[in-house]
Amino acid sequence: MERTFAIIKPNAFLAGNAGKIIARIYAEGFKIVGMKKLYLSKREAEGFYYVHKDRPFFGELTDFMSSGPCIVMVLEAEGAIKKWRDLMGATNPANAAEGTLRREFGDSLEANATHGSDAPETAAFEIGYFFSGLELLM
Ligand code: DGI
Repeated sequence: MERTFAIIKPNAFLAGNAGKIIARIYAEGFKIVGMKKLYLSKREAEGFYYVHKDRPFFGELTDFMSSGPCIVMVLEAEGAIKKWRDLMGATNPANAAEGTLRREFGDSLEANATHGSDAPETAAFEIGYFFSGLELLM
C-alpha cells in the first residue's frame, strides 16, 4: 500500500464541492487515513510550495492557497500517487480529461481544485508538513 498527500483547494471548498470530491475518493477505492480543514496563512502556503519559489507564479499561487479554507488529506491505495494524479487530471482544467476532478471542479490553471504529490519523496515531505504520525493511525 502506498500513501499520497492531497488537498481540496480553496476554490473547490468555497464552492461547496468538498463532499462530492470526498465521495469520489471513496468510490475510486482510496482509504482516507488523515483529513483536516485548514485555513493556510501566506507563510504556511509558501513553505508548502517552497519547491516552486523561483517560478513566476509563486506569489499568485500562494495568495490563492491562503485565500480560503482547504482540506488536507492523506490517501492510501495501491499505487496511490499515480492513481490520485490520474483522478485529478491535467494541471490545467482546460486540458484535463472528461471525468477527472480538475475538469469537473477546476476554475482556472491556478484554481484547479485539487493538489496531489508527484513522487514518493514529495509525498513524504508533504504528509510530514501537515500531519504527525499520531494523526495517521488507522
Ligand atoms: O503538480 P501540479 O499541481 O499538477 O502542477 P505543478 O506542480 O506544475 O504546479 C503547482 C500548482 O501551481 C498547480 O496546481 C497550479 C499552479 N500553477 C502551475 N503553473 C502555473 C500555475 N499557476 C499560475 N498562476 N500560472 C502558471 O503558469
